[in-house]
Amino acid sequence: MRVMLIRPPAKHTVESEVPEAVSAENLSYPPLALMAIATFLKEKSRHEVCIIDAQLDNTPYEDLERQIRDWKPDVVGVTAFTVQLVDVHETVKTARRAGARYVVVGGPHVSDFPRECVGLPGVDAVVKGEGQKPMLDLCDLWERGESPRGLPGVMAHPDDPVPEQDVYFSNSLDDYPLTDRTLVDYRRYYDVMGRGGIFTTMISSRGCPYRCTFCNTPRHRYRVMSPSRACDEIEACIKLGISEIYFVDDTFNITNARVIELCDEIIKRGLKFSWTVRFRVKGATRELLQKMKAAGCQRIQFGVEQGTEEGLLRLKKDVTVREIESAFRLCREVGINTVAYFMIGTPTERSRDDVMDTIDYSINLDPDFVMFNVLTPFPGTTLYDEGLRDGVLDLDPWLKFMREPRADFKAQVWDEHFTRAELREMLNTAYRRFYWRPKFVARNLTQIRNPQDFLRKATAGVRMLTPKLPRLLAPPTQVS
Ligand code: B12
Ligand code: SF4
Repeated sequence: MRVMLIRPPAKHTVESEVPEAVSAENLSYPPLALMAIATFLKEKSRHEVCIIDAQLDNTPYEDLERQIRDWKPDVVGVTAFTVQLVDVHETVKTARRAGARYVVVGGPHVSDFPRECVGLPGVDAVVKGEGQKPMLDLCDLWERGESPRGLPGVMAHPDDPVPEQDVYFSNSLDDYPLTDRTLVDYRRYYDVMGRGGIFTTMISSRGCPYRCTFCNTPRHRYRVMSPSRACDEIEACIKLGISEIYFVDDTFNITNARVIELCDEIIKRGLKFSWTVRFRVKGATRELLQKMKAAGCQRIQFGVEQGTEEGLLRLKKDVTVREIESAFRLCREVGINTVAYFMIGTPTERSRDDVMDTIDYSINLDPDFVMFNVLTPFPGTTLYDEGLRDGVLDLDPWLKFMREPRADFKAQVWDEHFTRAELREMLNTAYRRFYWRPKFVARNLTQIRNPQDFLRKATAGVRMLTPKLPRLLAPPTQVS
């Protein structure tokens, strides 16, 4: 079978309360999920496989249709984020017009809302959870002309039961083949906050045992990759000239022991690359951070969300303000850059002053970068259920959107205390107040390494303030 995996173009992404300047940079990450599935198919079967990242160039649908017609796939697999549902549907229709025999959809949206996805027009099957093994089984089965109904992890008819558990090829992430990054134009991906080198993402553990109320990750079982297998994959990236890796693990530091072992292996093998992780502040000790720094960690992203004990408790973050401040202080002392993620408009921010306090807190915490989001609870999270119970949120608009995705859909924000317009205004204020400070500008000027670095940072800064401005600098095409 000829299998084409497509990441849809980003033409109708649901408007989220994130400034366009920030969300535009979302287009620069590689389609890791599709790369993992394609590698698996290549290694474990004789199916031919290719990936089209239509998001990277925001490919027009006519061009996408031509690409599909030219390659003549038997199976088209489409990856789906909830916010991209309109484009997922457009892509499915395009694949059908272009003559694809079978169309399958997978990805975080299907994993979160399998029941709502099955039976969508033009879709033969959906895959819930990890896609490698179910996709292989599906292709084998379609090749034999059999029906996919009853296949583990797959739904092919509205009457099919929702798979109770994700289908893992193996409980150990070590058993997956090393993701082949040459399946995409890997030199074109970059990280706007990075150093300008070729950039990729990698996942070294899956799932998170914590229970933050706004997050749906806790449903996934925690599984890890061994340090040795992780370093094999890092080595393969370095051989391709990749110099920056963002570990997209839900939470990189579930245990300090795992992080230390991985760092020791990186140091032992002498792997030179700069890396970023998503971290919890709990457990961020000086010893751990020093070890990470020695192994090349350049940046840590922390989900701070709130700057009060009440706010943190309400979101069940299971961290204290003291732990947050200690983690940021230690990172500064050790020399690791930080990004702090904050939410605006949470249940415990009842007045404009409360939100301004959150913004003040973010400035006093002094991270290198900050990302603010308006709290937009997703169905399936504890916070969403609380919103339904308390009459703040309504499930119907979401269900309607999932069945008939429309480009003008606006995800519900937590509007218990503010209107959407007020939240947006405060969000813009937050970005302006953080990034317009002389301290921020001065710090970034002192960290500039070369003219390309200057242009990139200037672009990012100017875009932050004038969202409609196009990129001044093209993504890197070679190692800097
Ligand atoms: C890296 C990342 C990003 C990056 C890059 C995203 C990108 N476009 O690739 C950035 C920072 C840009 C980003 C942005 C956003 N993200 Co994000 N992001 C992630 C993160 C941390 C890792 C994704 C990843 O690469 N995983 C590794 C791969 C291997 O696993 P996977 O994606 O789960 O894929 C497997 C299965 O889903 C399945 N599968 C996937 N595609 C397909 C296709 C087929 C055909 C099949 C059969 C199977 C299949 O098989 C894959 C392999 O096992 C995840 C959380 C996580 N740890 O997964 C959140 C996550 C995907 N993001 C999420 C969200 C909400 C967002 C934003 C909307 C946030 C915001 N408010 O702006 C934006 C939307 C961006 C956009 N417009 O596309 C949600 C998605 C929820 C949903 N229902 O859609 C997640 C799950 C986080 C969460 N728990 O809430 N994100
Ligand atoms: S927000 Fe982070 S720490 Fe909290 S449950 Fe989700 S992944 Fe885990």
